[in-house]
Amino acid sequence: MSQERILELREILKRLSKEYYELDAPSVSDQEYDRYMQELMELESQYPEMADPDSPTQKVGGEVLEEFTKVAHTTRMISLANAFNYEDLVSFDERVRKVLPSATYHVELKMDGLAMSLHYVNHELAQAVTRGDGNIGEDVTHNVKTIASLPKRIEYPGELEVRGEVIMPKDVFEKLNEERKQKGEDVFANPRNAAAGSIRQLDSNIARQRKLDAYWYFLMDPIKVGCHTQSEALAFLDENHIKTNPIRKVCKNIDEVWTFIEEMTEKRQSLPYDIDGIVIKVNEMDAWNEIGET
Ligand code: 1X8
Repeated sequence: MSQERILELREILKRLSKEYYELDAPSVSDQEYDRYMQELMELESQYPEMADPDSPTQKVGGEVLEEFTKVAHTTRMISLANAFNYEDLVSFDERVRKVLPSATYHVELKMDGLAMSLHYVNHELAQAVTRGDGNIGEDVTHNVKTIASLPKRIEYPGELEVRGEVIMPKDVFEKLNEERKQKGEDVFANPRNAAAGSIRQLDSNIARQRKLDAYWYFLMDPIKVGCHTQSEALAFLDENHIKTNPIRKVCKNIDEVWTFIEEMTEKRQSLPYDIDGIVIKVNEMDAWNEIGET
């Protein structure tokens, strides 16, 4: 019975989400998790009467811990919908072109880390907040400030919000787990969990020793600094030495996007960090509100 399956899938996904986000101990692969989520999303769209705001499809993981100050995000930090095949991309492209026939795409790597929002005020890094439940995150400024690549001071004088991902490079992760094994400590399941565990520390010396890195990919309110495309927004971040991922491309059509995906699938293992997909953005940001995200 499909209705029973919906309830069963919700229980499974709630358990897996807790393992992943709270216990740092996932028992299944990301692919397996995605398959459960996909099945549930499909069933829920077939049975709209079964809708439930508590369903795992309505929120993705990351319960907020008690120890840190809670901060409300200016706009919700969403999680992305997954497309799996060429046909999904073509229908996405058709939907986009109804709104903006001349759209181009900005393709980027989807970093498998910890989503974070940064606030710069008066040149200074003033606050770093985790995604949390998407609406409310935790103030982890003390730990994010230990990330060597992150500028504590920038050229731009006004208020700026930037979003991106804190990661642990693969080589750092391997070394950390090796050390933990030798000391008889529990090892981390993957770099993402190790990064999350490091950012959750109250003592910033631990985060500092963990050698985290971060890549930034959303400039909020880009119009106020004169940016109208995603490529301009990332160039603006580059100018302010806020680290962006140089692996990115503007594509004129969905076939170029597909080629990028194929190239990256091949390069994936040799990248120095884990990725869990490709993010496709309409480059023309002025059209984002009308097109919607995910
Ligand atoms: C999540 C991520 C995005 C990007 C990279 N890594 C992610 N984990 C990117 O835009 N390059 S966008 C995103 C989101 O919107 N939830």
